[in-house]
Amino acid sequence: MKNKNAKFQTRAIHYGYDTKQFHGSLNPPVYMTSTFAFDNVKQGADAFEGENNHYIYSRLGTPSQSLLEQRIANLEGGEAALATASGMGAITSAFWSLVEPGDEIIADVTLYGCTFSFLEHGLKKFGVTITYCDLTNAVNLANIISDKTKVVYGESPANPNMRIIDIKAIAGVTKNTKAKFIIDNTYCTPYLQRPIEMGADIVVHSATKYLGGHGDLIAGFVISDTDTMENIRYFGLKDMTGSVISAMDIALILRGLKTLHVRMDRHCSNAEKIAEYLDDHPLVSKVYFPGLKSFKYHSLAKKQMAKFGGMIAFEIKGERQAGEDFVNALNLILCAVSLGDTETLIQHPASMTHSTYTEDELKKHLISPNLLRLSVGLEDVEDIIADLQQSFVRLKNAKTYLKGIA
Ligand code: 7XF
Repeated sequence: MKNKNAKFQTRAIHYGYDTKQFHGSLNPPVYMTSTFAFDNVKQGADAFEGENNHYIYSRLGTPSQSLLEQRIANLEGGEAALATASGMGAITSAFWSLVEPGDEIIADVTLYGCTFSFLEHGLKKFGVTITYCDLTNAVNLANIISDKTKVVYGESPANPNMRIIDIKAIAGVTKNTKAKFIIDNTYCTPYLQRPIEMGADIVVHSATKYLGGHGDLIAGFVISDTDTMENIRYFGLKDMTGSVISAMDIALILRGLKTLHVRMDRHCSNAEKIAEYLDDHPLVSKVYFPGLKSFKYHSLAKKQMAKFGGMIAFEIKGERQAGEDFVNALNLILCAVSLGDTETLIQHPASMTHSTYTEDELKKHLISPNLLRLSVGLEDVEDIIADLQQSFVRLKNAKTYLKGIA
């Protein structure tokens, strides 16, 4: 791609690929290979020493993986990237590379369930201290960060309650410390938010979500500067997790990235309309959506996100059973975890994605037991709203709901 000033959309389609090098093939080859043959022992030995760029073994990368990594690094505004077999593969490869026994990680209060579990039930066992801090206000971090802090970690918006971290302000606190500031950018994708441009050191993704975009793969990314990424690839992934992305998933994500901007625009516009609908509904007690003026972090979201994303969290009046009945009565909207797919999905975090938290922990980590999470898909927005509407009508007539508010 010759035009270095090309816009995001153009780079998402073209960056790093030259059809002329591959017989004019519009898409790059899928490298279904585990290993790469050397001309001789010397060439192999040099490859292992890093003295040539010959591919070695697919745990370390393949040509189409390099293309995908260069493309996502470019879109996120980072120097280099690593593609992994899952979002958890990305997150764990990064953490294993950055902390040692005796170190501290400061994490935001609300984390995706398995990230919480990895820190709380995993790294803790190896002598790493995990401190939770409300990163929606950088002063909280400034008060507790120390030389022992090696990572400051958060999601923005947070899964599932949509809390928003002031990325610039947090980066301002971590800047002259020993801590790397990692943001999980899964909910936004680089189309809506680029944390590295705001001062974050590392971005991680579950590419399973919007980046793949079609619910047909599990994958992840880490993006950062070249040195950090060398460490994460050649130690975190190579030796610690072995979380290698498959050849087919590389091809599928390259395809997903080509339509990312179009899909995200529609996810966002559908979600805005649905959030307004829910906000106006008499049976809904609370809606958490960055685009609503009533949302606590609306002005911060406006500052750091290009649009407000496709994720909504909300609570229904009544007891937990009311929410369960509501989900069970939906027809079009599927009851499933994961997010960022073309299909609209709904789930109950306390019993699904965040079931790694105990009841006490849910409270401490600001995850309401009544919360429902909606991943707004690409169906016609009127059809999605009609499905919500028919479920509300059935709920209104249901005994369980009446008991809940009595
Ligand atoms: O290993 P995965 O590709 O599933 O990614 C893990 C992950 C990392 N960060 C965030 C913000 C995530 O949301 C995820 C996965 N979350 C799914 C969900 O919340 O529905 C997982 C289904 S249990």
